[in-house]
Amino acid sequence: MLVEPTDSARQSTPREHKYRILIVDDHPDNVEVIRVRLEAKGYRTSCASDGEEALRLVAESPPDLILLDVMMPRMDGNEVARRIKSDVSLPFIPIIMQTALDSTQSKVQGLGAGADGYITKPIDFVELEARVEAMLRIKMLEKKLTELSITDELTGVFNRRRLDALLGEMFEHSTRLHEPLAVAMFDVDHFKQVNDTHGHPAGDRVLSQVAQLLKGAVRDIDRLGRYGGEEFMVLLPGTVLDAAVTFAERARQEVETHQFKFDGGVLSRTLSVGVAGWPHPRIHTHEQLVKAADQALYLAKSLGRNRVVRFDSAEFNVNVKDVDDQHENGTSSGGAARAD
Ligand code: GH3
Ligand code: MG
Ligand code: MG
Repeated sequence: MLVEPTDSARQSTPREHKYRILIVDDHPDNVEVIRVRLEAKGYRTSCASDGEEALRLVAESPPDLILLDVMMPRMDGNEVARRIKSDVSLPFIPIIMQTALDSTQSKVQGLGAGADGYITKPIDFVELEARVEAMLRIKMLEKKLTELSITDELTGVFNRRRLDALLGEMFEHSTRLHEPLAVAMFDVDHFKQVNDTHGHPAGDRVLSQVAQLLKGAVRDIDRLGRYGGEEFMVLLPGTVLDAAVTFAERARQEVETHQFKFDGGVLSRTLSVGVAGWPHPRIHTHEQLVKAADQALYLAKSLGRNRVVRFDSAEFNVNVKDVDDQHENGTSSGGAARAD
């Protein structure tokens, strides 16, 4: 699942977030009484009356927490917990087991199956609310950590680690379904001058604004990240090379005409862009796709910057001779020398 970074994991009480809790119990009366109680406390709820229905609801739309009855016909709560916790495609979903009173064995089994906590029946609602809140605090922290691990701190867009993972997922999806996928690599021209002339904080401001401009230019399904220092990457699923070049050109123009404001003045900056797309007879892996975009970017630099170069265009092929060799050697990062 592809999730944009959000600020939803701020430190605040769970109820403010309208967290959704899945209540699973084979007795409709039990479900109802818990549902009413939790909704009165501001939570959203969904309900399932058996294990299979619970698994189906979780797969459709993962809840933020599951309140899971152990004793159910066909598939019991322990099995449901085991399946949910072993499904790597799911986010962390805290599970609170509802176990029979005073049964240590039942609690141990539930925790062993992957439950994160338990509450004994008959349910004490004050305790239930406290346990739900405690679990959701952990859930919020986990979400925050996940966000931090995939977000570039300066610009708020995805970081390199997340871009690499997304690219792998998207490339696999594209080749499996034979849907096009394009990659655009953006590099700010003469960015070092900004630091040298106006200082590092001004450089930081420019990078943040470039990220914002690119964010405004991409579609919802595209993924934008900071690949390195002053280099950004956009992944464009379902997009053929032509359309990706059009997008890159539009983004380039937006940056070119933008007035970058920083403490102490304004400045202009341009972008060089390399674009590559799959399917292409010379591209068989996602590494080759990135390499192709990178080579096009380096050519854009050497041709004078502030331009978009398309992999395998006539211009590209005249200037970059040894593309395929380099894919095999995996040595230099570009076929065209940078004209610095
Ligand atoms: P070119 O047109 O060839 O891309 O030239 P350039 O100056 O943009 O490229 P170069 O690679 O020579 O310099 C990139 C600079 O970006 C050097 C580095 O200090 C700076 N930089 C990298 N990350 C950051 C950052 O987070 N903040 C700031 N302010 N500067 C950064
Ligand atoms: Mg640069
Ligand atoms: Mg660079």
